[in-house]
Amino acid sequence: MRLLSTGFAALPLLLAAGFAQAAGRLVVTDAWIREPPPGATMLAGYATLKNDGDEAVSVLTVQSDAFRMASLHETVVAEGMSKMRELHRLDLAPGASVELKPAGKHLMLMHPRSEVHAGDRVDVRFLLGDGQRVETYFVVAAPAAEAAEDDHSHHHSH
Ligand SMILES: [Cu+2]
Repeated sequence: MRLLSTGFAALPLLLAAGFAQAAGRLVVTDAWIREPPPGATMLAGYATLKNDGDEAVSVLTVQSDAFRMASLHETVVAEGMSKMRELHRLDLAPGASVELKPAGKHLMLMHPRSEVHAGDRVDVRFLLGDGQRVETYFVVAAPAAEAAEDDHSHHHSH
């Protein structure tokens, strides 16, 4: 009986320790989607991803109800040719950040369910390896002049 009551007394402490457990925390800033020309089916999204937690974060994929398909892409240049491939995992150490930017890593958003215009907010969900779902939004914006010519210009002719 005495052992039992000691056990119960310890329980709240264990729970408290559980809540304080180390975890990764993905923070998304400067999130924007390049304003597409009318009828475009492939859009690119850019942002800064930072891990503000004290454990590693693995971003596995992205989802958006505004598009039929969404994924993480990476642009690689091989023999002067710019190609894109899907990123199936993006790891961020505690404190680390990565910039998704033109000609680099980006969100690939395909087949918008309705027209997307500058100023719109698009809900995007990041799915993490530990099961976390990070809900955020991207703002549709016209690209800055210096970023107008990059690997994504060829998408628009598809
Ligand atoms: Cu892409």
